Amino acid sequence: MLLTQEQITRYHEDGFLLLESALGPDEIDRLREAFARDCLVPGPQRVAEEGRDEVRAVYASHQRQAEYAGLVRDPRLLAPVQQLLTEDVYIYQFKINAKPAFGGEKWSWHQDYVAWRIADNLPAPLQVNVAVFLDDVDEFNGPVIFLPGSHRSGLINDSRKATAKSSQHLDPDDIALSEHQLSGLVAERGMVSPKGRAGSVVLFSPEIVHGSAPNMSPFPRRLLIMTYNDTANLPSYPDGEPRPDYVVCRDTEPLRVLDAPFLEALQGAQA
Ligand code: HL5
Ligand code: SIN
Ligand code: MN
Repeated sequence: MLLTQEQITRYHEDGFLLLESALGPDEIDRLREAFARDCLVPGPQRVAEEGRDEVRAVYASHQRQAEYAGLVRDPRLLAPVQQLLTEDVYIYQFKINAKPAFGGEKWSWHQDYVAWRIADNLPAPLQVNVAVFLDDVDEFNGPVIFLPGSHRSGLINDSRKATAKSSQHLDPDDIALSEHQLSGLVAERGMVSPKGRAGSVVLFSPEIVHGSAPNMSPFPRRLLIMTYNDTANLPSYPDGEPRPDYVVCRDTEPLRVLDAPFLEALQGAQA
């Protein structure tokens, strides 16, 4: 459940770390069912693909679905995050990027911390993203592509476009790197797209450059991303209203690790 010293070093070196098949098939079935239920909940937390009905992203499912409320405390995910950050962390943002078959659109090249600094005045990049594959991810269904080590390049494009792509969240399009910036970085760092079975997990830095291509395959690519933040590193809004609570979670109580995997803990709680 804990990362080895070698894995910790690799995370700091590359800015990401793949944990293959960290969750089992039964767990993934339950998470998919919970996602299907959550997609039926109307509201601004549900973002559609441009000009279509299909879901692009859903935010804050852990506030509505028991499986996800458990998952954020699962020892296999929370304990490694505590190793990488600090003991006291909470969920800053929770989203599922659905990337539907035959037309899930791209996510432009960006660094997450740029978004969170601009939109939420987040003091420092003291976050870890935990991405859980809800589908098998291969080269066809729009895997996330990382530029290894680019989290050590500083903030590359630190400004936001004048017009927002979406009013519901900050789409990476608004803070996308230029072609020139990306070409230079790729020449230096290269590109890697971790692939694996559903249930695999990628831990990644809030400063690493990443993006993903459209999905023209017949297979969906549902990707859950939980962003943990240090409880001593809270957002603030000196110049206006906070962003909505589905996009920036308000519960900043430190999370405590469950003593069993989330499904077992859920069954225990129901028994
Ligand atoms: N959609 C996020 C937000 O905070 C920002 C992006 O991948 C994270 C850039 O609105
Ligand atoms: C994606 O879902 O492909 C993009 C993920 C991200 O920007 O964090
Ligand atoms: Mn991102």
